[in-house]
Amino acid sequence: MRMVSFTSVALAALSSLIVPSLAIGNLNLYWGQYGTRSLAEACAPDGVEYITLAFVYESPENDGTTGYPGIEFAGHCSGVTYSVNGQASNLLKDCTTIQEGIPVCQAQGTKILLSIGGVFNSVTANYNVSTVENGRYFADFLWGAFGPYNASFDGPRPFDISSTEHNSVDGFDFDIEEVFPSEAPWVAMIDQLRGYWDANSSYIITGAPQCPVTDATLPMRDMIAEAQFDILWIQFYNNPECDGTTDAFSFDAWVEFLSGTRSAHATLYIGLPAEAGSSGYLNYSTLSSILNTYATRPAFGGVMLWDSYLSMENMNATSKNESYAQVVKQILATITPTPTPTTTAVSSPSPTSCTYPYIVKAGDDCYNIALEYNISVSQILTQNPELDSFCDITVGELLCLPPACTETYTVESGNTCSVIDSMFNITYAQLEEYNPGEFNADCTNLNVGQVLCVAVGAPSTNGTASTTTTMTTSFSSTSTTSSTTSTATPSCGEYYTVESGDTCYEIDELFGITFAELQYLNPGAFNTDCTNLQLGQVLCVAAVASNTTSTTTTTSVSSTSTASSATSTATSPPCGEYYTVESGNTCYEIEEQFGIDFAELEYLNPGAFNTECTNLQVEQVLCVEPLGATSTTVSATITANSTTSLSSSTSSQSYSSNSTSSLSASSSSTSSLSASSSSWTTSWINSTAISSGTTSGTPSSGTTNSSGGGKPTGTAPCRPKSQA
Ligand SMILES: *[C@@H]1O[C@H](CO)[C@@H](O)[C@H](O)[C@H]1NC(C)=O
Ligand SMILES: *[C@@H]1O[C@H](CO)[C@@H](O)[C@H](O)[C@H]1NC(C)=O
Ligand SMILES: *[C@@H]1O[C@H](CO)[C@@H](O)[C@H](O)[C@H]1NC(C)=O
Ligand SMILES: *[C@@H]1O[C@H](CO)[C@@H](O)[C@H](O)[C@H]1NC(C)=O
Ligand SMILES: *[C@@H]1O[C@H](CO)[C@@H](O)[C@H](O)[C@H]1NC(C)=O
Ligand SMILES: *[C@@H]1O[C@H](CO)[C@@H](O)[C@H](O)[C@H]1NC(C)=O
Ligand SMILES: *[C@@H]1O[C@H](CO)[C@@H](O)[C@H](O)[C@H]1NC(C)=O
Ligand SMILES: *[C@@H]1O[C@H](CO)[C@@H](O)[C@H](O)[C@H]1NC(C)=O
Ligand SMILES: *[C@@H]1O[C@H](CO)[C@@H](O)[C@H](O)[C@H]1NC(C)=O
Ligand SMILES: *[C@@H]1O[C@H](CO)[C@@H](O)[C@H](O)[C@H]1NC(C)=O
Ligand SMILES: *[C@@H]1O[C@H](CO)[C@@H](O)[C@H](O)[C@H]1NC(C)=O
Ligand SMILES: CC(=O)N[C@H]1CO[C@H](CO)[C@@H](O)[C@@H]1O
Repeated sequence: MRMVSFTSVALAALSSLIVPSLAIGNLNLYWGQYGTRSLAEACAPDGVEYITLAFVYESPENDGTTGYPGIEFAGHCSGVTYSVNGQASNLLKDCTTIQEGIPVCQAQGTKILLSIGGVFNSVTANYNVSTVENGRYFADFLWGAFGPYNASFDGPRPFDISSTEHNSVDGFDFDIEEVFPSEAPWVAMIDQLRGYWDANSSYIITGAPQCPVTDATLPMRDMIAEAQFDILWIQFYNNPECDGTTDAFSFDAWVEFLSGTRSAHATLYIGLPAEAGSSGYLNYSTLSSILNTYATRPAFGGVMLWDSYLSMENMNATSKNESYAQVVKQILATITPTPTPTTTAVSSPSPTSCTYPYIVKAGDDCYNIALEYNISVSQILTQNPELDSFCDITVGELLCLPPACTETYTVESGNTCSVIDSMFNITYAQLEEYNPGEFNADCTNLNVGQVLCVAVGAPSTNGTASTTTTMTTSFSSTSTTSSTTSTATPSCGEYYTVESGDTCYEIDELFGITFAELQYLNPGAFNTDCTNLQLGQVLCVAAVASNTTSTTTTTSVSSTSTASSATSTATSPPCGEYYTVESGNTCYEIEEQFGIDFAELEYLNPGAFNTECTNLQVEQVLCVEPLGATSTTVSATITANSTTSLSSSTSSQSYSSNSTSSLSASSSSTSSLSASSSSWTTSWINSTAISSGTTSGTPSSGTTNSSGGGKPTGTAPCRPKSQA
């Protein structure tokens, strides 16, 4: 082992049994649901970077008329709560161990977080946040009551020591254990909280999702993709299918899922139960092996334990002197961090041809682009090797989208790969390419009901029709198409076969496109003066349809608006929407109308007008929106004559009527998904039932008994295993 200075420090620390905070991993301990040890005691000994107070278990909308959230810390606080207009709330006051503990902990470098959630009570829906407005209100309240003191906030401040001695938590944690009809209120709540601090502040948002990340119905999954989390302490427990005792430990799957989401840069903690025998508990050898494997992952941040009390109760039998948390620290201290690879991402040359280009627009992230185009983030990463593993993208950047699956087939009894290949006239290599990881090299493990992709094409969006367009292109019924040839522009939406006497100008007129666009759609097909058109030559005259499986003619008209052909690196970026200049138009007017600025208009129309924009031509067609900004935008103004040409163009794309059966095939994939999710839900529900037995034994444990003034019944904690 190389004796870098870090190692010697670590070894020295180990030998003296003093465990300093090490760069390789931090510790977060949940605190609040067990025992009576003070908060200050939980921060000691040194080396605990985070204590997360559990829980804010009730949202303001569920606390009667008070408008306060409910908080609950089992045996740690007296049951005295605030009242509003004579109405008792569930917001505890006089919790002295927290009031006194926060400054002690913070003084020694431990950050204090406040966790929202815990076990969800489906009867009372205790922390349901039903609207975006309620989410923002909840955030405002938490920030005012538990954030830094601000005289403008006139609500209660439960953690302040006195009216002059104020405490502030260092961030907010979300342990949301329910899937809601919409995650939007939570996303709004997190955005609102983040709005209170700037990017440089040390306040953080953390979350504690459970480990089955591949389950689309996992609570918090969408929330994490759509809102920005700084740290995720993933609960690798109560879910045996993905915990640390199985080969399917899902740490890397989380990294993959997060790529391209708003939480792409989140640090990941391995969340573990601290109590021996719990579901997901790791004995010393497994713990050591897991940490040695994963602590060097770039995304690794440390270990979270549920919880502080259970850790202190679980002393190492050998030394009788180390809590489970300390054992974790000891192991981490022996691991040499690998130097973070300075992203020298083997800068492969940017692809010379891009079949499905896409320009990143404001608000985009890879996750949402992937959702919109029915592709995956990892496909985007593969297609764009210059991107980092977080899939960080910037507005205006050109992405190459991978082809999307346009047709699926559900495997039936007796099917083999070769049968399927011939059914859809594809090669075995294609079938493999379209279905990475779906079957083995010999194709001996197909399952009846398995859904395979059997055709790919232009990625399409579900985009809803926008009414803002002023597209003036019209199609003529003479635009008959020829389907047979032209593989030159695979993303072409409509073809035209050159007839005797045709000129480029006539063709442009016929299809309402400019000469530049005709060139763009047909790279190399004719010379710059267009003097070498050939009778019978097939030209692309419209870009690909955005909704390729549609057989209705009106929607596929949007082919004109999603120009994405270009097999060459043409000067014009792919266009999402065109506008035909009308008499009197100025660039400024056009910019206003489409909400873009002059630089964007120039970018989208290289060379189309001068820098003062004094040479616009009536009927000149300008691109006013990059591809991807909207999709099916122009259907409203297309004349009925387009029907003929478009329906034929659809067939020229060889999207067979089999696509109908592909729809039903994909719906059967839905049912297989829900089947797998329900099996997971079952195990989750089982563990919920177990956990609610831990502290109070009743499903209604979420409700604090505030009237008695005694010990509140405990909210069933995070995801504990029952005590025998
Ligand atoms: C939460 O609130 C929403 C909106 O009111 C409602 O649709 C949903 O059913 C509620 N969830 C639960 C579990 O009560
Ligand atoms: C205090 O709160 C008010 C009202 O929300 C806000 O305008 C102000 O910026 C806050 N002050 C600080 C220092 O955060
Ligand atoms: C954040 O810190 C960087 C570097 O210290 C500084 O350049 C930037 O202005 C800061 N941003 C804010 C909003 O304070
Ligand atoms: C530790 O746990 C692993 C996995 O659960 C198990 O295979 C192993 O036998 C255990 N080792 C000891 C010493 O208990
Ligand atoms: C206690 O820690 C030692 C190493 O310090 C380890 O070898 C032993 O297996 C641990 N015992 C348990 C029960 O975790
Ligand atoms: C137990 O730990 C404390 C503090 O970490 C230390 O001072 C003490 O010497 C240890 N005792 C034994 C028996 O190792
Ligand atoms: C796109 O459509 C599919 C199927 O109708 C649907 O499952 C998916 O949620 C839609 N995506 C978006 C972003 O609307
Ligand atoms: C099958 O595909 C090949 C190559 O793509 C093509 O030449 C052939 O005409 C196709 N056959 C049928 C029946 O579609
Ligand atoms: C295509 O558009 C039609 C009509 O809007 C819609 O019903 C269909 O779900 C869309 N298909 C896809 C794959 O987006
Ligand atoms: C369709 O085209 C024909 C011939 O160009 C024209 O006479 C007719 O008015 C057009 N129909 C519509 C609805 O535009
Ligand atoms: C859930 O609990 C029920 C009864 O307690 C048991 O029959 C079932 O096997 C459990 N399911 C899982 C997945 O543990
Ligand atoms: C797999 C499948 O359904 N293939 C069908 C596709 O459509 C043609 C005719 O439209 C049928 O002959 C195939 O059997």
